[in-house]
Amino acid sequence: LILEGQLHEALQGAGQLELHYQPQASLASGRIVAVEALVRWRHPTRGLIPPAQFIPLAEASGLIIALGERVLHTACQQAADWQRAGLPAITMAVNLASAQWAQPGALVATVRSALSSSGLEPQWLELELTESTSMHAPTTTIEVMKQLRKMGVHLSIDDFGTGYCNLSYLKRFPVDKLKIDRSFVSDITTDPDDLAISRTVAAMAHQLGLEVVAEGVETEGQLALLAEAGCDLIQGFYFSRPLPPDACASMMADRA
Ligand code: G
Ligand code: G
Ligand code: MN
Ligand code: NA
Repeated sequence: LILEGQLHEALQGAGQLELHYQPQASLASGRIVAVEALVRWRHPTRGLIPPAQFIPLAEASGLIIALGERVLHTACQQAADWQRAGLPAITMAVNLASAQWAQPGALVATVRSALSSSGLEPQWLELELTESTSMHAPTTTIEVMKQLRKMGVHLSIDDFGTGYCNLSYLKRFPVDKLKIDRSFVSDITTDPDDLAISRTVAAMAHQLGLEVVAEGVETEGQLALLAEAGCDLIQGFYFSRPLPPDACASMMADRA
């Protein structure tokens, strides 16, 4: 409860919530083509708190709406600033919580305002929703996805393979990317089933015209198998940890 009050305060002011950015590299070119924004809370006494410790709290208390709005504005502003600074344009991926999809009017308005106040062109923004979110109210979600898609924003399904996404919906979701959950990646070099799943998901995604991102790639061995499985992009500690803005900009200058 103390933490909830403090999160509420953090959301009133500036400075305590910051975004780190984890690059996604193209396997074909080795270049950074996207980054995923990951929120952190720089707590005045507890130090840097990872999202796993406060996103659930934000979701339970409703603060996730204000937090999500802050994250979208900051991420779009950062992407626009990087482009204006002359860095190669990359996709900015932002995680959305289920509660944000449950308020479609507010979500669409927030996305619109984050784009217009930053000046970022919509094609550079990608919104991630988890498989579970997408299946929560699939019919409504499809409508909202279509609205966002019509604005020019891209969409991706996060943590794919861990929820219960049914394929008839997947077919109807206007998404651009699937992110293979890191639980399939972590043992891919030793577990033939994980390799089979990764290959099959990648093949299916390509048949549906989607790009495939492998998440949580930590070793060269995993990378080799995922490349062979046909993944388009990799994200994970092997390539880079999530980075503070300046470190990410340096890496983009070298590798984008
Ligand atoms: O950065 P880290 O690996 O600790 O992230 C842990 C979890 O928090 C991930 O599931 C990630 O999707 C989620 N997360 C990180 N940033 C955000 C955010 O801005 N909004 C939402 N809703 N979830 C986030
Ligand atoms: O659920 P989502 O995919 O949004 O979560 C991203 C989370 O995965 C972040 O918390 C990020 O720090 C974490 N992550 C990113 N790359 C790796 C990795 O290579 N290994 C592990 N263990 N976690 C990772
Ligand atoms: Mn994600
Ligand atoms: Na994920």
